[in-house]
Amino acid sequence: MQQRWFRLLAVTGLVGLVLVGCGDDGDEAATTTTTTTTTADETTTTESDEAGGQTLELTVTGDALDGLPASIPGGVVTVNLGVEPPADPDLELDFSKVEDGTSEQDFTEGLGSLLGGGPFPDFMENNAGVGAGEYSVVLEPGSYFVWFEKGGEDEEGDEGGEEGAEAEGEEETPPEVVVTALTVTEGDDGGELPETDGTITAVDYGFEVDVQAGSSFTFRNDSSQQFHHAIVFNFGTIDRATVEENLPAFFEGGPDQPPPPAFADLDFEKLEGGHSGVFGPGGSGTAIGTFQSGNTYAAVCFIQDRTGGAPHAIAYDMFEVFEVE
Ligand SMILES: [Cu+2]
Repeated sequence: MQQRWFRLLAVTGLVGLVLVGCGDDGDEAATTTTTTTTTADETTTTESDEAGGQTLELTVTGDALDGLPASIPGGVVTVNLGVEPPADPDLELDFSKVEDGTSEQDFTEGLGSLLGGGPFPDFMENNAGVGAGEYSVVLEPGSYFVWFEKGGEDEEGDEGGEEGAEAEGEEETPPEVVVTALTVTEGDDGGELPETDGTITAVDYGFEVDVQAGSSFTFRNDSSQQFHHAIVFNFGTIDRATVEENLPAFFEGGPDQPPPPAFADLDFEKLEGGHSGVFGPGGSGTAIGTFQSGNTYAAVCFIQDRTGGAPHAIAYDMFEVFEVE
């Protein structure tokens, strides 16, 4: 249920799926199916002309990731991600750093549990996520799996808000993911992420926000332990105090409840103002987000703890409401 609600907000990747486990559905996601793609294409690594690092030109289609070399040097990596139908244009492509020796089968099984709302597998050391467009991330040397969830199975049709929030079933198909192995070697440590219009820093459990009007931001995860991301909600000209007051009820209500009256006039089509990928402890990267002068926004985290549990926004009120000057 909540899954559908967040999907309606165009929030995808890890976000949409961690919430499956909030209900009483057990571990059916462990049956995750996988498609493996192998690429040995070395022609797509080029030098970036700014801020050091390198650029990967990647394309996601329905069930394949094209353009990923088997090995790249670490440091700042700019990902130019194209998404072609039938892939979901809002998908997240994740670079998951794993313990050396983790097999693809172990990874896929662990991912199934994770995406079902369960704990992070022990082998999952870090993560950096990107979306369609140009994102830059910092990748440490190590073993990675690069993956995305196949889209297309989710329908937005709402059969009129049945009250039984526990009524599961019709759309709970296990996630299908496409996984590709990647080795990141020692690279240039001196690179810096490109400049953006501000920074959103996650801590356990909150955000420090410093953004100005613009179209991008840098996300940092300063936690030593937990994974976080920032989903940006655009509340337009509703004032900050009103948003702060009504946000918890809005989240807890989920998809089957009408929004609080204070949000009745919101344009839900425009509610998402951007989002970062999911980053593990110490991770950072750039993200696309639209910040307009005079508007009120909220940065929100829907990732669960390493040990599992409810999304941080609900378990720990992990959100920060702010106005852009
Ligand atoms: Cu979080």
